[in-house]
Amino acid sequence: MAFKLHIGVLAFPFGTHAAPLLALVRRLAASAPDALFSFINSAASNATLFNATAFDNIRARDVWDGAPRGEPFTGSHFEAVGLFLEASPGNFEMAIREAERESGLEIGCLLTDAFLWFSGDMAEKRGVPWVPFWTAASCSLSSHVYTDQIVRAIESTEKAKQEKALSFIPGLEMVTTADLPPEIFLGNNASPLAITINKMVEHLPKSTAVVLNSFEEIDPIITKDLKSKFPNFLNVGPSILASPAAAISDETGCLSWLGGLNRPNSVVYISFGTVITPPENELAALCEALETCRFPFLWSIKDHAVKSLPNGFVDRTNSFGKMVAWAPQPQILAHESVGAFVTHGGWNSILESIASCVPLICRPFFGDQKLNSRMVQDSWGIGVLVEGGVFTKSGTIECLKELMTTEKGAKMRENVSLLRKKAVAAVDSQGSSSKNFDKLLEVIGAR
Ligand code: U2F
Repeated sequence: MAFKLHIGVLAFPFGTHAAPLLALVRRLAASAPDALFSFINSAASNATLFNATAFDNIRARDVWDGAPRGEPFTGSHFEAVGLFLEASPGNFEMAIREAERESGLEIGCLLTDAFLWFSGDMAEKRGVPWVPFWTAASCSLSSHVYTDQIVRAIESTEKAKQEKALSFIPGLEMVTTADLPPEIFLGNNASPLAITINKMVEHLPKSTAVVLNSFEEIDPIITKDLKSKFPNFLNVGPSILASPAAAISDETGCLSWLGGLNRPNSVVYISFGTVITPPENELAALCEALETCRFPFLWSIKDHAVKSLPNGFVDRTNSFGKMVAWAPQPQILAHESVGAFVTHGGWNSILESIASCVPLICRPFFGDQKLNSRMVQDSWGIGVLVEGGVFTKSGTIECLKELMTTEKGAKMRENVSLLRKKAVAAVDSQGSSSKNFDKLLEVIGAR
C-alpha cells in the first residue's frame, strides 16, 4: 500500500512506557490506515511488545539501547536508563533516517515519549509537529511544569511550613513537598533521568500537543490549568477502556484460581510493577500481614524476590495464596473475586484498577508514585497510602482490614466505581477523550 503520511514514533524502552505508547499508536493506526507509523524502540522492548497481531501500517524498528554491544548487560535498571540516554539522540536520528530511506517517505510528525525532549529540536529542524506523550498522570506532569515555582517556594518558605508550600498549584492543594517526584530537585549529583525530565519541561513549549493516557474528569482543575498552558492538552484515555485488551490464555492459572474461590471482592492482588522489588524487611512485614489476615491473595512476584521471603511462608500460605512471576494483571483486576490491589502506585496500575473498580493500597517508591498515591488517598478517595510510606506488619494489617472489611473500604469501592463511570463516559463516542483523540488525528496530519 502507498502510504500518504509517515509518523515517527520514538519510545522510551524502560518501565511501562513503550506499551501505552504502542496502545495509542494502535488506535491511531486503526483510524488512519493510509499513515505509516515507524515505532522506534530498543530491540529488547520491541521483542516484548510485538506479536502476531501486527498492524500493516505499524513497523517496529530497533534502536541501539546504549549498552555495550556483544555482551549481556548486567547493570541495574537505572544504569540501563543512563546508558540509553547517553546514546540518544544519535541512535534515534540514525533509525529515523533508515525508516525514511526504506519507506521512501519523510517523517511528517514525531510522536514521542515526553521524556525524549530532544525530539522537540528534531521536529523543529524538520519543520514538523512534535507530539510528546506523557505516560503518567496529569498531576505529575503538573508538578514538573511548576518546577521553577516549586523550587522558589520551597527556598523562600521556612522549614516548618514547607510541607504545605504547594498550595499555589491548581488541583494539588493536598500534596506535600514530600510527595513530589524527586527529579524536580536537581541538586549536585542529578541522575540522567532527572536531567532529562528537567530538559523536557524546558522543551514542552515547543510541542504542538501534549497527549496523556488519562481522562480530563479525573482531575478537572489540573486539566483546566494545563489546557491554559499548552496549545493542545489532550487526555485520550484510559486506553484500557477505549480499546480493551484481547482475551488471553490463562497460562499461569491465575484466572481459574480466582474463579475457583467464587467469592466476590475477597482476594488481595499484589504487584509492584515492572521495576521495583520492595526491600527484604518490608517483604517480610507484608508476608506477616498476609499470614495474619488470611485473605486469599494473588501475588505477582519476581523469582529472585521469592527467595528472600521469610522461611516457610510459601508452604504456610499455599492453601490461600498463589504467587506467579508475571500475571495477566488487567484480567485479574477485572475478575469479580479481586477486592483490593496492593501496588507501588504506577500510573498504568492505577488506571487498570480504576477500570475494574478495585480500591488500592499504595506503597510508592520512585518518580511519580508518591504523588499518584497521595491523589489515590486524598483527592480521588479510592484507596490508602500505607502508614509512614513503608510496609510494617501492623500498618499493613490495618490497610488490608480497612479495605476488605469496613464501611470506609466500601466507600472507596463506591468512589472507584464512580470514577470508572466517568472514565467510561470519556471514551464514549461523544466523550472528552474521544473528542481529544479526533483532535490528535488532526494534529498529526491524519485528518
Ligand atoms: C513505570 O511503570 P511500572 O512498570 O513500574 O508500573 P505501572 O505503570 O503500574 O505499569 C505496570 C504494567 O505492567 C503490567 C500491568 C501494568 O500495565 O498490568 N503488569 C502485568 O501485566 N503483570 C504483572 O505481573 C505485573 C505488571 C513507573 F515505574 C511508574 O511510576 C510510572 O507511573 C509508569 C508510567 O510512566 O512507568
